[in-house]
Amino acid sequence: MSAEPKPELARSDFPADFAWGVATASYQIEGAVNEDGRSPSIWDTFSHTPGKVDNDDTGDVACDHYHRYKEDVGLMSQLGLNSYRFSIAWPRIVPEGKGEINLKGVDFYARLVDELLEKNIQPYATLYHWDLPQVLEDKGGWSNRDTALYFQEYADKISRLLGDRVKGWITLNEPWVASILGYLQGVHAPGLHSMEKAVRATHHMLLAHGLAVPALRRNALRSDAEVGVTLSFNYIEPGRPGAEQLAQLKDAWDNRLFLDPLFKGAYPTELYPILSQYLPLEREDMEIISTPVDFMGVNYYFRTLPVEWADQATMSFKDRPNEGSEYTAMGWEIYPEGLYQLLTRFHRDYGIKKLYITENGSAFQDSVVEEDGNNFVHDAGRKKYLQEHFGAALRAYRDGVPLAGYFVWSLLDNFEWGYGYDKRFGIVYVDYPTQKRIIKDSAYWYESLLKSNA
Ligand code: GCO
Repeated sequence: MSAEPKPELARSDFPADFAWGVATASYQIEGAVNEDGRSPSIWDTFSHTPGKVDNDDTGDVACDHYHRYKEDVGLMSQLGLNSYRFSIAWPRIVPEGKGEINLKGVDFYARLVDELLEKNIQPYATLYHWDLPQVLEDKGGWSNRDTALYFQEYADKISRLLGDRVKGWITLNEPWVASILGYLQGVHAPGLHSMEKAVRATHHMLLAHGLAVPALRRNALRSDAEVGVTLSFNYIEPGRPGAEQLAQLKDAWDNRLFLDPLFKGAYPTELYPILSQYLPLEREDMEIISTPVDFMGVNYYFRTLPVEWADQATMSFKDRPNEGSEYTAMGWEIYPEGLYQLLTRFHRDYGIKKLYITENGSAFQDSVVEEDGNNFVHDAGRKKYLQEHFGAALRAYRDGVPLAGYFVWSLLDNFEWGYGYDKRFGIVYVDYPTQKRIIKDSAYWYESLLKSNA
């Protein structure tokens, strides 16, 4: 007898107040990099440095979202989304990094937020998605403790102006990527190769988060407003017998370097040999860093199977592929079980009271086909990826995980950092030369889930 088909997911499987969203980020979609007073970010500098980004792509135009935001909010409304996670560009709000605010920059986000609310879409704003004002990097960037204080000032100023309308405030997006890829591995802005600067950047980003939380709480005027942070995670299992300790060390470095200070008030002891050499710890820092928050955002994409060191000096691991697994265009293993395992771990081992999946999605080689005079993108791989990962999220929720929402990465194909525009993560296709948007089959599937009431 053939196995019973798995029941289709239904919206009613999840809490009635569940946040059904998509996620984007300022430098990846906005463009308009020289408009309305925005100053250069470290990603403008990095992407304009030859050889740093594939095809020497930059975020100069991206998805032209700065001018097309109404159309894009219209797409979210058409799909039936009730939440949208975007990021605010610090260089638009405080072009000098500190001091005077740029009201033209604030105005863009005020118009975006108003457009969202008009369509009953709740705004979730990330304050830092890697586009640090270059003027601050010129003074040492995140390796300079002052940057944490400037972040606190920026967070206070923008939340005073949007605090009456923004539902969720996310201080940092994936600080691990920003500090380790940016200051140690050099493959992200500012493109440095220094363990000392990476450790200092790690600590100062954590401090920036802790300093910003009280200001956001003060200024978030909505009765349902909440404050949190988004971290990146990969699900790690030993890639071979005997690699258990190596896997535990990779987990400490990849997954706990930020998680433990934020939710346990201490760095992982396994990392002390490195951290103790460079940590710019001052009294009360850990208390500030572990200021309680309302939620943690989980960004999950893949599993890794470490087998040996790639380079111990930079804490780089060599992972093996898994026979029989499917992979995305990023070379990431499709492993929905990893999402279930991580969500249940955070609930069980860290007692985090509310979790959002603030990013989950996949890149595939998409192509546009014309049928009966209309354009389509039959992205079956991405649709399957989402079905499986929503299924894993539902399992976790049913097992008691306080899951409050799911933001698919991403609404639009966009600037994928070092990969430029070659990697498409959107559920909506962007034809960059014309900026035409084409809804993909994966978006239509998401719409069917949102409009299901089984
Ligand atoms: C991240 C970033 C996104 C990426 C996405 C795909 O998680 O790395 O938040 O900006 O584009 O994750 O890599």
